Amino acid sequence: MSKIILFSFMLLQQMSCGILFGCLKAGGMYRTWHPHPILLDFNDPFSTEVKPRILLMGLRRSGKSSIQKVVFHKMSPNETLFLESTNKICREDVSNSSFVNFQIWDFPGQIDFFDPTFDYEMIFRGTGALIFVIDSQDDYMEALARLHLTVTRAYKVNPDINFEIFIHKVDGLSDDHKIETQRDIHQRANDDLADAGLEKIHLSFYLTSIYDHSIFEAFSKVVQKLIPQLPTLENLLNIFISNSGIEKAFLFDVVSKIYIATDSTPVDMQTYELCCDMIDVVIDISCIYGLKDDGTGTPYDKESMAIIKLNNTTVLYLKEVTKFLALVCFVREESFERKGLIDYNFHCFRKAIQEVFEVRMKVVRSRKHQSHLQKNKRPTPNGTPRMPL
Ligand SMILES: Nc1nc2c(ncn2[C@@H]2O[C@H](COP(=O)(O)OP(=O)(O)O)[C@@H](O)[C@H]2O)c(=O)[nH]1
Ligand SMILES: *[C@@H]1O[C@H](CO)[C@@H](O)[C@H](O)[C@H]1NC(C)=O
Ligand SMILES: *[C@@H]1O[C@H](CO)[C@@H](O)[C@H](O)[C@H]1NC(C)=O
Ligand SMILES: *[C@@H]1O[C@H](CO)[C@@H](O)[C@H](O)[C@H]1NC(C)=O
Ligand SMILES: *[C@@H]1O[C@H](CO)[C@@H](O)[C@H](O)[C@H]1NC(C)=O
Ligand SMILES: [Mg+2]
Repeated sequence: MSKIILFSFMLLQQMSCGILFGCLKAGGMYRTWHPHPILLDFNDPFSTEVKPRILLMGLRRSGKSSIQKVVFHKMSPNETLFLESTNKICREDVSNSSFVNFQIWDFPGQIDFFDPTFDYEMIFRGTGALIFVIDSQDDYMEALARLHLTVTRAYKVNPDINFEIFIHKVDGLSDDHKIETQRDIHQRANDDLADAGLEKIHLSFYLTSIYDHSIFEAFSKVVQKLIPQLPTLENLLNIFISNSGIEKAFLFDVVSKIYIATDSTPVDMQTYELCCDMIDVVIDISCIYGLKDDGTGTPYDKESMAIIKLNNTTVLYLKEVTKFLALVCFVREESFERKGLIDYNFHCFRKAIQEVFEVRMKVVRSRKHQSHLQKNKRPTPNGTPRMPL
C-alpha cells in the first residue's frame, strides 16, 4: 500500500450535503474505482474451504446480476437495464477487493438447476447463505415453487445454510402493497415448507430494490450473520462510542458499502444512507485527485479520513481502519470539540480490530495449510468456519 497522502478533506462551513452529493453522482463518470472481479474455474475445489460463500439464486430476470453489479461494482441502477442475461454459471470472488470474503454465484434461470449432471451437493455443502431473489413486480407463483424446491434440496445437503429471501424490485410497489406482498410470500413459502414437514427451516425475508439503499442494508444483514467476530466487533464499537461521546458508529466495508457491524443503538435508514453517501464522496474525490499522475496508487489508504459538518450540529467523521474497512461516526458538535480524545480512543479501537482480524488471518492460513497437507478436499459443513477469537 502506497504511503503518499491521498486524501485529506475538510468541509468546515455549513453546507447542504445534497448538492455536493448530487453533482458528484451525476453521470457516474467519476466512478472509476471498480474492484476487479476474479472469475474462477467453476470446479476449483480450493478457496471454497475457508470462505463463507453466498449463493445468489432466483428465476431469470429477477434481478440477480443487477444486484451484484450495483452492490459490488458501483454500477448505477439505470445501467442495469442494459445488462445482458447470463448464460453460464458465473462465480465471482470478491475477496480481494473487499473485506467480505465471499462468492456470488449467479445462476442463469434457463439452466435446469436440478439437472443430474449438475453437482448441487458440492455447491450447497460449502455455502453459508443462499439468497433467493423474487421479483415482486411479477407473478411470483413460479418463483415460490422454485424457492421451495431449492430450499428443500439445499437443506438436505447442508442444514446450516442461512436462507435469505429478497423480495426484490419493491420500488414499483406502494407501501401498502409492499407489506401485503411480503406477508403473502412469507405465508405461502412457510406453508409450503410446513406441508412438506419442514417447518424447522427458517427463512428470512427482506424488501429490496437497487434504486435505494435497501439492497445494501439487506446485504449487510446477510453478511453480518456470516461474520463469526460480530459480537466482538459490536462490543468494541459500544466501548468506543460510550467513551468518546459519539452518537452512532458504523464499521463499513468500503468497496461494497456493506456495514459489517455497528454499535447496539438502533440503526435508522437515513443515517445509514448518509454514511453511504459520505463513502462515495471520499472515494470519488480520492479517485479524481488522490491518485498519482500515472494513475497508480489507491484511492483508499491509511491517510484516508474525512470530516463533514451537517447543518444540524452533527458532525460526520470517517477514518480508515484497515485496508478494506472504514469507521463512520455521528458526533455532536460539542463532543467533537474533544477530537483529541476521539482520536486517541480510535487509535485503541483500531488496534483491537486489527488484532481480531489477525487471529482470523492466522486461522485461515493454518486451515489452508492443513487442508493442503491432507489433500482431503472436504469443505466445512457450513461455509462459515467458526473461528476462535
Ligand atoms: N424496478 C426495478 N428493476 C430492477 C431491479 N433490479 C433489477 N431490475 C431490472 O430487472 C431486469 C433483470 O435484471 P437482471 O439482473 O438481468 O436479472 P437476472 O436474470 O436475475 O440476472 C433488468 O432490466 C434490471 O434493470 C429493482 O430493484 N427494481
Ligand atoms: C439543513 O439542510 C437540509 C437539507 O438542505 C434542510 O432540509 C434543513 O431544513 C436544514 N436545516 C437547518 C436547521 O438549516
Ligand atoms: C436514470 O433514470 C432517471 C429516471 O428515469 C433519469 O432521470 C436519469 O437521467 C438517469 N440517469 C442516467 C445516468 O441515465
Ligand atoms: C489482489 O490485489 C492485489 C493488488 O491490490 C494484487 O497484487 C493481487 O495480485 C491480487 N490478488 C489476486 C488473487 O488477484
Ligand atoms: C442531523 O441530521 C442527521 C441526518 O439527517 C441525523 O442522522 C442526526 O440525528 C441529526 N442530528 C440531530 C442532532 O438532530
Ligand atoms: Mg443475470
